[in-house]
Amino acid sequence: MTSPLTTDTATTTATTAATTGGPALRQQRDLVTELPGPRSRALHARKLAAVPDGVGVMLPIYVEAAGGGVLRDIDGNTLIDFGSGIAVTGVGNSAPAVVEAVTRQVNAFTHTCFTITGYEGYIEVAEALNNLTPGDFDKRTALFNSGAEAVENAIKIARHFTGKQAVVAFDHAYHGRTNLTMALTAKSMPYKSGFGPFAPEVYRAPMSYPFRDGGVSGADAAARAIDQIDKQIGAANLAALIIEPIQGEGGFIVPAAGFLPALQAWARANDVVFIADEVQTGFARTGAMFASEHEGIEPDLIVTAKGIAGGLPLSAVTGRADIMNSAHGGGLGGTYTGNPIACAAALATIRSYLDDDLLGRAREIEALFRARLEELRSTDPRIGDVRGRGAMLAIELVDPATKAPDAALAARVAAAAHAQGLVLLTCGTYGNVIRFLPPLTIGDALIADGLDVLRDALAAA
Ligand code: PLZ
Repeated sequence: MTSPLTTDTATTTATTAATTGGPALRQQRDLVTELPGPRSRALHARKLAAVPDGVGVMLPIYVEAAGGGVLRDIDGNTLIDFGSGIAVTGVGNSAPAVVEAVTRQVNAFTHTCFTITGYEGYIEVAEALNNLTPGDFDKRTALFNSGAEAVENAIKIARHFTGKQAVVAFDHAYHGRTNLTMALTAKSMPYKSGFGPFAPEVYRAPMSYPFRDGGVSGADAAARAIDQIDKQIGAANLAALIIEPIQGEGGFIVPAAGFLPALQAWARANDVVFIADEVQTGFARTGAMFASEHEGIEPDLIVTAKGIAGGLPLSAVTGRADIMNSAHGGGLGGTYTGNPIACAAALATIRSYLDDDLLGRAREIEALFRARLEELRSTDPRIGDVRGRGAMLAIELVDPATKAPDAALAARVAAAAHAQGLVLLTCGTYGNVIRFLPPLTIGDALIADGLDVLRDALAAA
């Protein structure tokens, strides 16, 4: 196969990108105007007049093509993508296999509503997820559209199965923007402020956050959380615990080893459904198909979205057959849930993760980033922590003297990187974390260049 992406000098990566990347875009950062350029500025003016301010735009450049590890904007600038549209395009944007599968499906039929008349694609995606998710037990999968919708359904299912109502989420959690998922999400601004009242029977427990909790062990952090849950709610009232194995929006927080297994063991012993929200961590991103695998946990229910379908909207709840089957016929659904085009995209996407060894590529990306990030930290005490797994990595920026979060610094670094054509995302409860979520099809040369931009942005900020 001739590669549309061969301008990247990376060797092993170019091969990967050739089979999985997007349209024929030069894999090189290239700025031909200031950023944003005049066309993006004009379109942004139209955006402001047509779209509400609540729908924010981090970087007002408007895209006309994307693939491999770059985005090209409507002014002809090529930017490096360290965000993957928030961890979505793991297989690359417009990955050829996804484009082909989607095109075939569009030509066959676009919609029937699976709960009216079915089709094979939905069932194939369910079978794939039942096989790929951790846990060697009988499973079922239901499909939805967005991450938040799948989280809501996981909670519905857990409540129906247990006959209990309370749900525990954790400090720094992010689970979505719908009413129930806003309640589950920890951070007020910008996600919740002014949007209440929130759904009842949602409680919060303390997280394991090694950089900020003095290095409490995973076992001790779990004991602290369980004690609070026990005293404030009681297992007899608790339907589910929901947790991100690595917290995403909250700051790429990797809990101390043993935290997740201890929570899961307690949940199992107390008839509490353990739900892993792998919306951001799922699908090869962390160097395993699912981040739960790093901690050896087997969630009762696992929620996936984002990386599942190469950019098409699809999400899933996968889990123990007895739990998943407890809801009555007709109790789960939705007009577009498991849309056939999204299912076709998902099948091509999942095949690419496996056949193109994107799990291995995520681990290579980790090694490339970590070496450079640790090097930067060794000379820059404002980088308090380097953490994450696979191609889900972050630096936490702090006041070197006090470790106080430095959100203003993170904002300046991101802005400087944006101006140089690097799409860089921030996150964190305190807004002081810079996260790296490149497509797994990005080439080594783009990573090196992007990290040079980061180095310069840190130096200038
Ligand atoms: N669970 C762990 O990361 C989405 C939010 C972007 P949806 N995270 C990105 C934004 O600002 O809205 C997310 C997540 C975890 C659930 C969700 C929600 O997924 O597909 O955005 O609904």
